[in-house]
Amino acid sequence: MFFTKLLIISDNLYLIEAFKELLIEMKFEIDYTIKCSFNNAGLSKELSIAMVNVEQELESIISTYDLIFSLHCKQIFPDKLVNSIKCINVHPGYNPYNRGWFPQVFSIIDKQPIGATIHEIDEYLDHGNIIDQEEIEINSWDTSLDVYNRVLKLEVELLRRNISNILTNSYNKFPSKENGNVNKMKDYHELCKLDLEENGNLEFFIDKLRALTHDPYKNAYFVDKKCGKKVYVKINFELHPRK
Ligand code: 0FX
Repeated sequence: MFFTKLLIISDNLYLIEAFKELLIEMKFEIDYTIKCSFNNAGLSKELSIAMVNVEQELESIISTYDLIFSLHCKQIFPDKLVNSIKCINVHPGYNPYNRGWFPQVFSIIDKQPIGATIHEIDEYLDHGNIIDQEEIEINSWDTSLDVYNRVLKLEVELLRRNISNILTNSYNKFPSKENGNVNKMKDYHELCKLDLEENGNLEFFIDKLRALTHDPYKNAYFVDKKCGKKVYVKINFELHPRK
């Protein structure tokens, strides 16, 4: 059975534009609607798309659509939704490693694999059957932003590779071999708080600072011992052109 009514929920401008281009380029004639999250008024206005609250609009979503794509949608899909219609997530990480928030930040630090994954959504965060995934390398001089930009491009590449099989409901899938680990927003905020008394080697601290360097965000900080003000820290690398 082919899918016929597609809802794309996304809070990411780049992925929305790329997805629209892909549908045009590949000449798919599917009935689709793009929405962003109910608290993303800026994106809604910029792209003239409606906002959606998946909890509150659950029943009408289930009766209207047969396929949902989450392209970095910042809402958790209720169990009833993922068990009623096919929900697919495009995730900026290499499942099951560092599932949840900002995977590349944690992978720069813990050296677990990073990449992109397209998977079915189940009741657990970034966990369902994997449709496709690919890993990318992290260089010793990459910041969070460098890695993130490559992951975004890879997500579009994976979409291009799989969109046809997904829309025609003829894709293969496989479960993760392990459960991996999940990072919450709380873990990220903990990471941003630098402890000036922390011991470790220089590689560890360089990794921590580059994992938290992601313009235009202000992430890592310490509190000045004299004036008590927060001081934001980021790191800059310059690669020598020759060896
Ligand atoms: O949309 P997204 O790229 O992804 C996040 C989660 O990481 C992902 O697992 C989830 N599926 C999706 C719904 O939400 O997040 P973002 O656009 O808020 O942030 C993109 C990157 O920007 C992030 O990986 C790190 C960086 N960032 C973001 C914020 C908000 C920072 O460095 N500091 C910040 O305060």
